[in-house]
Amino acid sequence: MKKYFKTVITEGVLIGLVFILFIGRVNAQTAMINVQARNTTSLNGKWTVILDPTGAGDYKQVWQEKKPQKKTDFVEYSFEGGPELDVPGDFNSQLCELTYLEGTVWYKKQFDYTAKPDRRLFLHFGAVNYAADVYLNGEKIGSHEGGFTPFQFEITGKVKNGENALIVKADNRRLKNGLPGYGYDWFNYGGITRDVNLIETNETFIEDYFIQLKKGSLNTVSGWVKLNGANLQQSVEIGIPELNLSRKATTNEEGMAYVEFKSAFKLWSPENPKLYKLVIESKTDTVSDEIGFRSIEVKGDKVVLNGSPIFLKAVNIHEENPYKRARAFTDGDNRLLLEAAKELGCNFVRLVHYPHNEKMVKQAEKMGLMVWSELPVYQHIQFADSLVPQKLETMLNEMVRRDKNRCGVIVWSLSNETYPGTPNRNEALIELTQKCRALDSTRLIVHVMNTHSYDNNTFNVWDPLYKYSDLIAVNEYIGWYIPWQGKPSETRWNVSFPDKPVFISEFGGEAKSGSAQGPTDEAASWSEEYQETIYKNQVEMFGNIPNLCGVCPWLLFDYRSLGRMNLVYQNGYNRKGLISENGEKKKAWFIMNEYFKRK
Ligand code: GCB
Repeated sequence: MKKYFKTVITEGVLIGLVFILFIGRVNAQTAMINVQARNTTSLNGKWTVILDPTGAGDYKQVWQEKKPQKKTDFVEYSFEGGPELDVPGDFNSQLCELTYLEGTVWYKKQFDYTAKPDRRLFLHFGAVNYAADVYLNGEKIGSHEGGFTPFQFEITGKVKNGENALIVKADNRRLKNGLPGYGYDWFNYGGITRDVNLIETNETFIEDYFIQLKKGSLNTVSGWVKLNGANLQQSVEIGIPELNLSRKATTNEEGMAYVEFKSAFKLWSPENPKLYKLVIESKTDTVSDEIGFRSIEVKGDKVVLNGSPIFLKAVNIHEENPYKRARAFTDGDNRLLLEAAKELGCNFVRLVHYPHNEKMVKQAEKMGLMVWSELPVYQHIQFADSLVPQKLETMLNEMVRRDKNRCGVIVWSLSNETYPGTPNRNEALIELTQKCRALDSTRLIVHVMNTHSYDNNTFNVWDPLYKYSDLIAVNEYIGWYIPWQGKPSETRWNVSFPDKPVFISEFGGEAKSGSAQGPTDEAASWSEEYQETIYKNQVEMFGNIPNLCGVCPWLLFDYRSLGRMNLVYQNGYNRKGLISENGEKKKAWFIMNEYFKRK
């Protein structure tokens, strides 16, 4: 009898646990695209917060907002009386006591709503770093993991008429099996870092579309439109007024319509970043966008834009406004970074090491900058962890879905500096490559590696994963992490896939700007002269690299990274910027600028 009860109780507890875990893990939906073109109500602005560095809020169930019911009651939390934070915006840079927080902040926003018949309502987040649990009027509506991509929840029927309380738990603790994992060389800005919107739609709406030139073509668009809702079979029309172009198609029972059409497009390029207004109309919805048309390919050992080889003059950029010491997200932040890239002479920006905000990508496209967009698959990822493959796939979907209509994006970068010896690394990244190609076959798909050896002034680049990368993207750092072994002009490159274009995705070294004139041969001087010498030597070596299709210095601005603890020179900053965090150009900037002018 005793045993029977024990079994029943144990099973009951187990079922309960599974139930709680299941309920606790209602995942967010992948967001509809092009939020800017939708019927939105912004929930940006001041949100009240509870700071929860010890993680007590889950146990206390702060989302219930309990109030004392009788005179002897008390509740040990309240949003009332708490500080306010700006949304969007990272929490670390807004309150002194949050500067180094890697933990939880609970956010609360009240909003009014009046339900309208036959309308659906979605709650859309541009990004929350890293994990988000979202509660509406005391009920959990779901969770999302991943700090740099959008997600949404449908809240039709869950939202009340009148006042509603939205509570978000934002937790930026690092996870061993997260993307990125424990270790990374940038500042872990946490919180609701991008816009929050309510989006109202009709019952059936245009959820997604893909309108880009077919791979290799300069005049043929191949694409699709996808509806979401009850009335999935409709006629849809795609129009480009400037070209007097309009095409009709009918969606199938899954809501998909496939289209293919030709036109004499003025092609998008860095010299002429031409965008067309495009309108997609169904019976129940209209969405407009600005779309450019270009083709990007690897042909032999060349990168070819619109049919002609192009040299990629790039720079690495982190999503940080150096002057604000904060995560970048405003139009002003984006322009600051992109204008600095333009001034350096770039036609390409590598936005590292995670998808940057959507407006940044749009802004780059308008300015004629090609964009490299990257997943936060960085160094020591736990590829053998059973949860990681699903996380990889979700993040890939979210990144590609959001920006696949941005012709400025020419590269999906799926990983940075992962290691051949890491269990399941090759299998996981090969599968991810195939999934990416199935989602979008029009762009280059790249893995960045630093698998190399340097002997007798010969730099050997090898990694089996390069087979699956359209570019041999190499982070090399000769002259900084790896001392020169001979004259740079005599350095030989031996690349294990000799037919592919080689892109130097990172090189450089550190310098503290304004440091007194220092030696050119002493790294520990952190002198601008030492950094300048690295750049001079690199430029000299570039001439020897077979199939070189572009170079990308690490990086534009000095940026915050807490592992950089030399208090004389670094003080929490990675000093490999060509420009300091105060905007001073270092000597190496001029070497790069000169090189780009020549290319
Ligand atoms: C790298 C990483 C980059 C680092 C850089 C450095 O190889 O890709 O994220 O920050 O080196 O400064 O060491």
